[in-house]
Formats: sequence, C-alpha cells, structure tokens
Amino acid sequence: MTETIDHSPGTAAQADPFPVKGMDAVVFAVGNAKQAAHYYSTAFGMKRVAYSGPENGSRETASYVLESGGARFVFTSVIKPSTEWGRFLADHVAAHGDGVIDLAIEVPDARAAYAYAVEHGARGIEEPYEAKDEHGTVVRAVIATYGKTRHTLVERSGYDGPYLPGFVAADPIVEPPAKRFFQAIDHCVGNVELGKMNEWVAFYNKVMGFTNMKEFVGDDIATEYSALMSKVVADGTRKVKFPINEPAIAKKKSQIDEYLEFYGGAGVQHIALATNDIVATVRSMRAAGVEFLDTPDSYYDTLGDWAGETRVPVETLRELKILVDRDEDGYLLQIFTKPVQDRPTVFFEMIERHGSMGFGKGNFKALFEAIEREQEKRGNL
Ligand code: TYF
Ligand code: FE
Repeated sequence: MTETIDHSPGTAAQADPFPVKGMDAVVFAVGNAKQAAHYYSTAFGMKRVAYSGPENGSRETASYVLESGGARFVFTSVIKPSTEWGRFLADHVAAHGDGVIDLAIEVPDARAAYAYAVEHGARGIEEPYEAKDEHGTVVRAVIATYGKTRHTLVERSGYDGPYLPGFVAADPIVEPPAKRFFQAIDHCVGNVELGKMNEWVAFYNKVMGFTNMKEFVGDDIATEYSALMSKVVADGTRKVKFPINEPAIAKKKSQIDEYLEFYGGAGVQHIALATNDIVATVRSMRAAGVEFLDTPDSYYDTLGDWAGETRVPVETLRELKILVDRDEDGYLLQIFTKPVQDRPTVFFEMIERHGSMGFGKGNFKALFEAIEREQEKRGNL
C-alpha cells in the first residue's frame, strides 16, 4: 500500500454524474448454455427464471437466465449464426473459450448514462434502444470496456417480466436449495495487459465517474510476491466495484499473464459473490463438485494471532480452506474456486463481509501462492 486515495462515497446532496442502481447481470458466452445452466443450478444453487431460444422465436441463440437472490447470470450460446450477433458469439467462444461478454449495469436513465459515457470518451457499441412487451419497456445502450467486454446500461423503469422482452419465464432446472448459496454480486474483476491498468482506471474515473477505493496492490507488493498490480474503482454508492489487474514483472510468471495468454487478451477474471453463510455455501458447493483453491495448514496455525476471533471457529475455516482478513472496519471471510472451465481463465470468489469493505489484501500472499501451485501443475509457471 503506497498511496491512500479514498474519495468517499457521494452523498445524496452531491449530484452523481453517473448514477447506477447496481449490477444488472453478468452475461457469459459459452459453448453449451444448456449444460452451463445445469452446472450453475446444481453447483452454485442458482434458479433458472427465464429462457430465450428457438421454442420462443430466437432461432440464432439460446439464453438461460439464472438468479440467486439479487445476483443474475445469463448464459448464451449460438445455435446457428445468421446475423452479426451470432457470428460475434461464435467467434468469441472460438477465441476465448467460455467467458464473460457483458457486465450489465442497471441505471435509472440509460439514455443519460450512454450520453455521459460517450461524451467522456467511451466507445459506443449500441445507441439507446427500447424493447417492449406486455410487462413494460426496457431501455438499453451498450458501451465497450477492456478486451471485447461490454457494459450494457439497462433502464428497467418498472419492467416486471422475468428478464427482458424476448424472454419467457422458465422453471428452475433442479429444485433450488432451501437456502441460497449467495445473494449478490460483490465485485467483478478485469485482467488487462501489462501497463494498461492505469488507463482502465482512468476510463472508469472519466466515463462513469467511478472513484478509486483505497485498497490496491502497488509495485512494492507486486515485485515481492504477487506478480500483479491491482486498483479498484467503484460507483459512489459502492454497489458496483470493479478491481482491475495487470501483470507485473516479478520472479515468477504472473497469473495475469497466464490468463491473458489462455483467454486471448483482456477480460473478466473473477466474479465475487456475497454470501451470508460461507460455511454452509462452501460445504454445499464442495459436495456438488466445485473445486476450491487449497490453503496450507500453516495459514491456520498463525491465523488467530493477527485475524482475531471471527464468527467461524478456526477449525472450520481450516477444514474448508476459508481465508480471513481484518481491517479497521471489520473482517471478511473469502475463498476462491479454481477456474471453472478447462482454460485457466474465469473463476469465482465467495465472500462474507462483516464490516470490512476490502478485498482481502492480508490474504494476497497466501492466495497468490495457492494460485502459483495451480499454475505449476498446469506447466504455466
Ligand atoms: O478482487 C480482489 O482484489 C481479491 C484478490 O488475481 C485478488 O479477490 C486479486 C487479484 C487476483 C486474484 C484475487
Ligand atoms: Fe476478489
């Protein structure tokens, strides 16, 4: 930690230049959305709520919309490309494997958000457009961010359909768990090329008026053990948080370089999901076959000395390999999955916050060592 820039959250009195309501959805382009939807239902406890495909008039693509509390994921695959969109999806999966194409943000006014973004240097992909059905009207617009990733700006103004016009309500694929595994998207992390982190931080500062959170990995930590640099931008309410990583030249090959090589460029690295019972969540996900990063026993031997007491006994944390971090505001519990596809690219974090607004900087060493052990197994270190 070498600087401490913390523009505190905007208050209602200050006009937010780019108001947001929160994350609308994380949209994945995958090779087989039908099977992905099944995996996120059984292994992540998500509930299918909507569908679009050939049975309801979408002949080119199939999309499955899954929810867990306020978190929404959309899995799309191409059936037979016939338009530019179908070819984009097919090319995306061919080039990048399964990945995130869109971090959609809900905004109160999509036209105003798009105008502000483009005026402040964003590349527009779709001008604001309206879609209507019997449930109401949704206005959307799309801007580009790092790599081929997009931000769709979604204005729902009372729309009460299951997702968007063009989608029909769909039943859960399997009986959802009695208690959901997570209830919100906590943060969405991007990996960008060497030397580009500050440009993308500046992009969010200018285009969305996002401010820098104080937690980041500076070059001091990078060269010592992390092999990456990281800064976090967030909207004024801290509902939307986007850490941005870039590789650093260090003793070891950076995990960010491994991602960039196998993803084929910049893209979304991990999605952190907020849970209020990480113990139950990790037990259920492990039982369903989700693989998590390992943490050595030595981490737990000294944990009490610096992390103090948490609501979970150390022996349970040790058993499940859950990490702890504490700062002046409180503590957090977190754990990371291994990559969820064969390419060493996208993974997930489960996070239970108790006051701390950080990202687990006290765990960076243990975490990055765990990731390096996986890189080594893959022959990429
Ligand atoms: O989002 C974060 O900042 C934490 C830590 O490659 C982290 O989850 C940072 C970089 C990384 C993996 C995890
Ligand atoms: Fe994270």
